[in-house]
Amino acid sequence: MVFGRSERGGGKAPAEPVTLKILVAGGFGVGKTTLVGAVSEIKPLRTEERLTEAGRPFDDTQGVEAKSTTTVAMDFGRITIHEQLVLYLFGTPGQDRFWFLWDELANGALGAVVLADTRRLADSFAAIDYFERRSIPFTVAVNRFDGADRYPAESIRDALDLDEGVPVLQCDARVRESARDVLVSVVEHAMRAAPRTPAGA
Ligand SMILES: Nc1nc2c(ncn2[C@@H]2O[C@H](COP(=O)(O)OP(=O)(O)O)[C@@H](O)[C@H]2O)c(=O)[nH]1
Ligand SMILES: [Mg+2]
Repeated sequence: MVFGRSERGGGKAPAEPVTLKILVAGGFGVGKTTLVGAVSEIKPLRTEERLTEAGRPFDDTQGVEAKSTTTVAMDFGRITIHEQLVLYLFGTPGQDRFWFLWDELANGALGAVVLADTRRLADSFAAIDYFERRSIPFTVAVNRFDGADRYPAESIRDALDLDEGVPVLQCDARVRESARDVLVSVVEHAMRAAPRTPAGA
């Protein structure tokens, strides 16, 4: 899959939109599949599988007992931010046993969302570490679950030991506008964090 601006055809053809790849990461049950589903214009490609007895020792459902399915490979979706900017969303698998898929997914990504749940903040560490190590810009979005305590952004930043520049937002992964705002933040942050030199320069 090629991401980037297509060639303009002799100045006459309408410019193709810029397409960017964004990852949606975070712990198991934090709302990745929900967020991709809420914003995607195409029917999200999902690879949910029922949580099985066999997976029970590995799939930590503590705190997400209502969850009966899990994303085995990835979620995929698309959102047009405006006519010149289209985002392709790749939800990462939340369970540790699918880490081997991450490098493939991260290839060519502009940036990432790390979803967090204040009841299980530590579940976000693995994704944060992963993106920090690879210098992939990310935004932390706290998904507001019913009954979860609310904390100011600065407390979340401290608890997750985030760099000053990392945006911290609150969101509701089920609400399209809210999820869209998070994605716009990722794009803006990535543009600030890594001004790209033009190809060939
Ligand atoms: N109350 C509430 N429930 C949510 C929210 N986001 C996701 N959920 C629910 O939490 C569960 C786990 O979400 P899911 O998107 O499958 O998590 P994933 O493992 O990160 O893909 C599902 O039952 C969702 O319906 C939210 O913002 N508020
Ligand atoms: Mg999922």
